[in-house]
Amino acid sequence: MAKFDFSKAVYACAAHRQHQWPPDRGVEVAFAGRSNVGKSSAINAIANHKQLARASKTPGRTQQIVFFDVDAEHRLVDLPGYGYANVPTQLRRHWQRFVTDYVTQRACLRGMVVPMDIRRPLTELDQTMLRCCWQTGVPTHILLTKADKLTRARANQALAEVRRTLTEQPHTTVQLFSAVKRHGVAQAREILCGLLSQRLLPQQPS
Ligand SMILES: Nc1nc2c(ncn2[C@@H]2O[C@H](COP(=O)(O)OP(=O)(O)OP(=O)(O)O)[C@@H](O)[C@H]2O)c(=O)[nH]1
Ligand SMILES: [Mg+2]
Repeated sequence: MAKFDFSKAVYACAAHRQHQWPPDRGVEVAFAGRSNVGKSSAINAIANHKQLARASKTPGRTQQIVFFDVDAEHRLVDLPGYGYANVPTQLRRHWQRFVTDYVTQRACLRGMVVPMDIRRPLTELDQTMLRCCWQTGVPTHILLTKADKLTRARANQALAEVRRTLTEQPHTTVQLFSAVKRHGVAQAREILCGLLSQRLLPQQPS
């Protein structure tokens, strides 16, 4: 498995529309989760950077797909948060569609990271997102974020419950995470290295 230095990650571009995505080459791992669960904060903690991805107290802040280069061939991607109630329905649908289009159409996508607030994991929208990942067959890693909001015992209990719910699902892993306490950062980096190291199977000669 290759090692990646996430502290070298740099902002590459932000896309409101599909034609603005970088060319579909190399390897990407994308973060998708409910609005305000801590996607951008998780990327910042993993990259050991305060402001690489913009984190904010205002939910719905990340409203475009943001691409970060880890190196010339490997990218991390911050997808717009889903489920933010305070935007017009039409705009919300547009962003949800935008996220599903990315997950289902992006050939270089090798892994999904789905952060969920540990106090409210596996909401209906999270389950829709997970089904979308499972249908496309990309390995999926769940971060139970804001673990610092619970006692260690309650956090471990939540982790066990989510694991129990997902026992049937192949290629799905889950861990505790806190961007504030930097808990689980090393484990998340390790998982990301594994996902980014995956190669496409060589094409069979026809
Ligand atoms: N206590 C605690 N707060 C956190 C943690 N991670 C993020 N937050 C807070 O949660 C809020 C949202 O964090 P973001 O990282 O902006 O969340 P996001 O999922 O990127 O949000 P959108 O892009 O708006 O969908 C901010 O106020 C963060 O400071 C954490 O591990 N612990
Ligand atoms: Mg964000």
